[in-house]
Amino acid sequence: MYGPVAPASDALDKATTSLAARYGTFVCEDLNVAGTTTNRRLTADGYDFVVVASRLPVDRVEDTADKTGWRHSPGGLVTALEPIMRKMDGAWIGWPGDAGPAPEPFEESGIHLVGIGLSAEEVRDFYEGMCNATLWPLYHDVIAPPAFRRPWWDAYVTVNQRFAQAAAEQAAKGATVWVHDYQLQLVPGMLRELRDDLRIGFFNHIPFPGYEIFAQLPWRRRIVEGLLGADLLGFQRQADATNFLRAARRAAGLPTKGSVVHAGARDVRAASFPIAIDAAALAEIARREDVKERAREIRQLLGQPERVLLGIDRLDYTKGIRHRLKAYGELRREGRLGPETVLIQVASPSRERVEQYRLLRDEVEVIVGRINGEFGELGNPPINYLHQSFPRDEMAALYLAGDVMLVTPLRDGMNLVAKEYVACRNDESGALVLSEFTGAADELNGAFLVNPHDIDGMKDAIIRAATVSPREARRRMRVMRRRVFDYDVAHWATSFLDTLREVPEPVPGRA
Ligand code: GDG
Repeated sequence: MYGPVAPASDALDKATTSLAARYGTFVCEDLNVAGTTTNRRLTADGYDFVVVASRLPVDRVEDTADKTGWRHSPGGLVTALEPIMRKMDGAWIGWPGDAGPAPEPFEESGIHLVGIGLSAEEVRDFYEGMCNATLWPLYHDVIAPPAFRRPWWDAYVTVNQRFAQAAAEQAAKGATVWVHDYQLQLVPGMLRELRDDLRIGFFNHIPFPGYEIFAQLPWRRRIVEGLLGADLLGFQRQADATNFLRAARRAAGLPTKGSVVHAGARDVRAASFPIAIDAAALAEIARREDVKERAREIRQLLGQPERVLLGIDRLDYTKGIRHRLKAYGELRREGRLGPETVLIQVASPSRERVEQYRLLRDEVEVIVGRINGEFGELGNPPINYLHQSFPRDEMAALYLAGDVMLVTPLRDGMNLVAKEYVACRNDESGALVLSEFTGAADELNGAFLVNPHDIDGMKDAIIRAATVSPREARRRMRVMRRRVFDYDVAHWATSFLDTLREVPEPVPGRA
């Protein structure tokens, strides 16, 4: 078992209590956050609130005594939803993260978890293939070329059907089901076929591409029709919702009016709900004396540089890590930055069995090696590169240790790292360099916005951020903190679920 889970924040308490009030059937329990909740609120025929996501918020770890343990797994969706699920009664359906049969349903950190088993072939064809090598690059503006393989699509259909079946079995009559992300776009339609009494919401965590790109997908119509099984489709940005509405017109030939698609007898709404973080909980961690001490220690370990630039990403080609390293390398070469400015780059391991990710790792490590070889001094590399995952406290310490946060994706649905950095800067110091191709750029007005393809422009922005006056930095940080605290993850979930609730009661038999 993993260590204790941090208690949820006041903001979250408030939000979940108000959700419970609104949706009578959600009951805030006396939660034992570090262990198991025994006081289940399962109605006779199922759960009233069901989250369906490709991953469970835990990974399976075999321990020595031949027992299975579970460890929290990092990632955007988990980070966003886990605190809400801990506080609301509901079931979470997902894949545990490795090949094998489905585990028996179990409780972890107060969440009822229902595992979906995937065979080794399905991991290869559904997860590594259709999800990570077709849809991920396609939806991120074909930064890498997507591969279209028919057996992958077949596995996608089979696995989506399995998730839909499990959701149909877990949901109580008239329950709300919230389906997440690009791995499960067929689930809303399949679930509606199985259960026409449910209220179904879908949220897409990654961008929805422009139609010219989406149109490349051989199964575009099936995807649009699958999504339209939902009552409400949530996207990160308005631009994503607009792209979907266009796809509904073009790929499925359906009429739209404003944000609504007229799908036969049903109307489906597509709108933006920018995802957020549990800002108060993170700020609390960053306020802890041991975390602040660790941040000081990190700077000491770096040799007390004048300035620390920081990058934290999953090692993914969408994150613009190479572009960022190139900009930093050139700034060093030109002498615009010297040894007083060091870079920490955390690249947490991701999708390591997918070819493009292996190649990216090699490329990034060659660039880091070159820059360190060229500009390093004994014991003082210009780039501290860490291909590792860290516990949450260490992440907070890193955010505190960084004077300038570099978030430079070529395309990103939102980017939670940018918001996490802002939430941790309780003293209102620090600067954020942020790609305009992230969802976060729509919200974080105090950032130094960059086009990561424009290396010269990015270099200038890094210099501006690194040399900004403390007064100006504070002004910018204050604006961003207001946004991140006012629009937190509780607000995100509440506004999505409130909008979903406005949908008229499902009329069974009226598909
Ligand atoms: C997808 C979309 C959207 C990372 N390394 C560690 C770690 N993390 C945590 C970060 C952050 C999360 O993972 C990453 O979230 P991002 O938003 O940056 O990116 P994706 O993983 O690509 O997420 C994205 C998101 O979904 C939510 O909708 O914003 O656009 O692509 O929370 O802190 N956490 C820990 N150790 C690590 O080493 N503990």
